[in-house]
Amino acid sequence: MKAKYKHSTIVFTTLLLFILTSCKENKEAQIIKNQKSSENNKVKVITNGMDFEMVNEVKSGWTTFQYINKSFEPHFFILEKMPDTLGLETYKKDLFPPFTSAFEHFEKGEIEAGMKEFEKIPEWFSKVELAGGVGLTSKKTTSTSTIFLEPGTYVMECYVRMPNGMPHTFMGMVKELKVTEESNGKNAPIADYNINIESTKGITFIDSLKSGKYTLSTKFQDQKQYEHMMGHDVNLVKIENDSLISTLGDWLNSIDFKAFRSPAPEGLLFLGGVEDLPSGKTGYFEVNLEKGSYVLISEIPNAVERKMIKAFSVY
Ligand SMILES: [Cu+2]
Repeated sequence: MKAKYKHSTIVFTTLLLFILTSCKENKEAQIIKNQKSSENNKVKVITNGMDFEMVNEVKSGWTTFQYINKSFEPHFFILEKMPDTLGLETYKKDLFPPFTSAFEHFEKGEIEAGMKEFEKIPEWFSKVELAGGVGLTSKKTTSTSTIFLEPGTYVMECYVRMPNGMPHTFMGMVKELKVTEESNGKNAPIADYNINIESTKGITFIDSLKSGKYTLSTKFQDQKQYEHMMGHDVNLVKIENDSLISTLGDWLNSIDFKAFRSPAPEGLLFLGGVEDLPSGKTGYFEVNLEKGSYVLISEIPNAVERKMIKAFSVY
């Protein structure tokens, strides 16, 4: 249920055609305060099966999400900033019935009936703003991304699909996160290398780099909606061989109702990334690169043809 930047159309509509004593005391108090605030901008998100185990509230500002995927499926999460005072309760009440019903129709090949369900989506849905998140992460893998959170109420979800086509959102991978007005006061991370992403130029990055641990920044030079009514993002994938690039592109093409289902194709290791951010914004992610072939790719239709893919090697 990825809504696009201020759109009324739903993601999946298009699927088809989709944070000294007194002196000493003060010092100690300061240390404790620092510890608290540094903990506060680090958020652990654990998936055991079809869930997000994490805190309910964080301070606003630069926030590092460590996503620990303990399950046997690939997952990710995107943050959707809710309009007004709305939260998960409304999200579930208003969106789950039409979406689940639509997907049931689609699975039976009843496209028109499925599309009709989307007419029941309420107007508030058009005001949902996408606000980044952690990119696709393979089973038994941990990935780490840092994004700036504005105060508000967010709903996070993973909409990778079950083998039967039903998005994980409806299987429990949906969670509310409140971001307070109080700032965590953190600065943005310092990047070792920058990735640029732009609708016309695609993804640009260096051709090769030495193995090691890096922080990569992902600058969204612009943002737009594609046929699936969603924007571009950046996912890091280690690939066993280059012939898997088209397989990867096909799997990420969510306008194909049969695509984006688990299990993910063999030979692909998803290592996180940065989910859709608005134009001009930057997100960061940490990588521990071992020797091999990698690609940075967007989850959009025809990513390869659109240069929304960048291959690089690690030596
Ligand atoms: Cu999932």
